Amino acid sequence: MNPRIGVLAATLLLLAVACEKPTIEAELTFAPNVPAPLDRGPAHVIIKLETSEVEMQLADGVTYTFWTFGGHVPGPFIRIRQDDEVEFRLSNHPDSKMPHNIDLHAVTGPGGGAVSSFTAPGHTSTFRFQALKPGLYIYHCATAPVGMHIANGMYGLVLVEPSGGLPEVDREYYVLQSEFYTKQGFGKPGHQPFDMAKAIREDAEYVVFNGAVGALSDEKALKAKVGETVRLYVGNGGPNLVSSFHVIGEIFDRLYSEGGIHPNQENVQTTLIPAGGATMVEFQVDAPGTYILVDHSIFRAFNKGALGMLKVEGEENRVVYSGKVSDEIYRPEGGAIQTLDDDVRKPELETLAQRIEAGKNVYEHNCAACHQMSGQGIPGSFPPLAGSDYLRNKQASIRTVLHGLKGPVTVNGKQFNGVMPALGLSDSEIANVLTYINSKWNNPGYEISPAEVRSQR
Ligand code: HEC
Ligand SMILES: [Cu+2]
Repeated sequence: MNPRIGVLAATLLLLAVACEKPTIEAELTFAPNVPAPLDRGPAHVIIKLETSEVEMQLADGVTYTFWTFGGHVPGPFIRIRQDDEVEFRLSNHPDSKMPHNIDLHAVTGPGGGAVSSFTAPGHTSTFRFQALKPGLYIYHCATAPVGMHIANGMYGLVLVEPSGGLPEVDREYYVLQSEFYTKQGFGKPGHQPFDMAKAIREDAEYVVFNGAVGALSDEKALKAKVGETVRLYVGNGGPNLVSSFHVIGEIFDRLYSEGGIHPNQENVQTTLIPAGGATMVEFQVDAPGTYILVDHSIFRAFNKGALGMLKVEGEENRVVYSGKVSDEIYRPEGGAIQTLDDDVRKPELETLAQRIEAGKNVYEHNCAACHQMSGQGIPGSFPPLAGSDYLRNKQASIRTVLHGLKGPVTVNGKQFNGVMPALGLSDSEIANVLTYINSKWNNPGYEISPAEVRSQR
């Protein structure tokens, strides 16, 4: 063949192959959000990402100059798919003091893109790679001194979906653990510079999820509803520590350990995530409440910030989880149940108003779970205390709270046949809670003294 025609043919073929794929710009999301599943074939994907150095909050009253991808720590979640051809455009903000680059663990090629993406302040670098291997990968800055760029916040997750996608779930979240090495100790207020010596000693002051203490707490908690399946994409940016990732009160139904694409374990309590590694966990939430995400190297959770929340809303499921059903005095030598001497526990309260107030507190912590906040009970299971004719018998109601109650009982003409546990309350607690109940909800209104309770023991 004429060599020129050969070259032309080859060029046309390349163009034809290239043109099969549509060109799209990747949607990037910041933690804890994850872009929607892709539901598309391979494409030319353009990713635009900017590095910048910004002062943000590390903890209440503590600020830090973070080096970032996209102005956030962690950087955005990048979602692409197997066989995508990616054009990566990394821009470094003109105000940056440092050059930056990116090493994507999803890249097969020298440095994961690091050398090709080295970008001075005020410049943009472009490089291309093909996403050959599906999985969940860390990306990070790899500009020298590498440890310092990572320690200052330059990392994120990139998911390469397998062709065909991952199994469908109801919720997906992005959680990334990392540590910070500040000049002063945990919680010391003010602006905190980076401490290189501590970083070398691996002596972290902060260990956090999603870049700051409290980034996943209270109103920023992850959310789900009872019965839903949740998938967490969890990364560990390090720079040094290995995470013992655990969700208090949950079990990982499926685990894709180390970010590999096949679930390789079921029913896992705690999983290791290496520094510069990732994992995917899936679980169904069965009971409402707050589940706590921790690094189970537990001082990190309670003393350094590695604590997040998943709030699950929905119907109580007392079969899966009952809540506390009783609290009785434990006496190894056996014998009758006895509570501590009241005088040792608490001084006697003076006025009726004080006793009602104290009784309300006892009620909310010991009774409301079954009899409900407004004493209305639950038809068929827990009898009402609001307007209960049973309460007209003062001695019977004292005995019930003191010793518990089981067997058939009729309240306001309705039959109940459950078990009310003895709760191990003191004489004054019982006197106060009954006085409180009696003062409310159209009940008889009499006062009950600790002495009256004592006489029933
Ligand atoms: C674990 C659930 C549970 C808790 C907690 C509980 N109860 Fe009950 N309670 C019951 C059940 C069930 C009955 C009915 C027992 C039966 O059928 O024999 C009952 C019955 C009663 C009755 C008699 C019936 C009525 O409705 O008047 C009183 C009074 C009472 N409880 C008061 C209390 C007080 C006060 C507390 C907190 C100090 C409390 N209970 C905590 C489950 C509970
Ligand atoms: Cu950098």
